Amino acid sequence: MAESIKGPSPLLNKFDGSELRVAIVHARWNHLVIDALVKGAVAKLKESNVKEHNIIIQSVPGSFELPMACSKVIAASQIQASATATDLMGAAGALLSLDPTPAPVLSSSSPASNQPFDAVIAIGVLIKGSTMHFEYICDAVSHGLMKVQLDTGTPVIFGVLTALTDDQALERAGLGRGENKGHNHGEDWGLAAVEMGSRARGWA
Ligand code: DLZ
Repeated sequence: MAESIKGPSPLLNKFDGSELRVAIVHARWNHLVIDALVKGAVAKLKESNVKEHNIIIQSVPGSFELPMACSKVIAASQIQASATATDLMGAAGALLSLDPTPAPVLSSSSPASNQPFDAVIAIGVLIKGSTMHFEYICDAVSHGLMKVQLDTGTPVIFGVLTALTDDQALERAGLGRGENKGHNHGEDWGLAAVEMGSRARGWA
């Protein structure tokens, strides 16, 4: 059989994640496949220099819950960051009013654990059953996640497998049962998060 032409082109720029904060929000349905995808994403985040303490992982029951959870996770990190900024400004103001010497530098070169997320990876595995449930959830989740990223301006990586069979899902997590184990798409999602998180900083 001819080799497949599918897949992204090799990255021309290697993006550096050392300043980024990334959330992974994953569903718990089909956990064997989910676990491998999350591992793949984390491995590539770390390879791209995202610090372990800046990778936050949260879970929800199923893929249908992903858009709401991503939206809340992004909003909470933005609120926390602006509250901290207000506290820091207050602290700097207090120091200035007590002491006429220049205020200390309050920003740090490494990403603060309360900075807003630069990107979120939503991971779910939908496997078709015998009813229309699959079609409805696939549609709702893909539109929901697109809406979250456009509404918030925070990139949301679409890490949702929409598989027609168990084998399709396993192969896309590098767990194929045949000779061909397949490729772990979680790795691509980790790299996409670093690229989009870095690019979004430039667009801000
Ligand atoms: C109910 C359900 C079914 C049948 N299949 C899947 C699936 O293959 N993958 C997945 O992530 N979630 C599934 N769910 C759960 C729904 O996503 C959702 O959690 C429930 O309907 C509760 O809102």
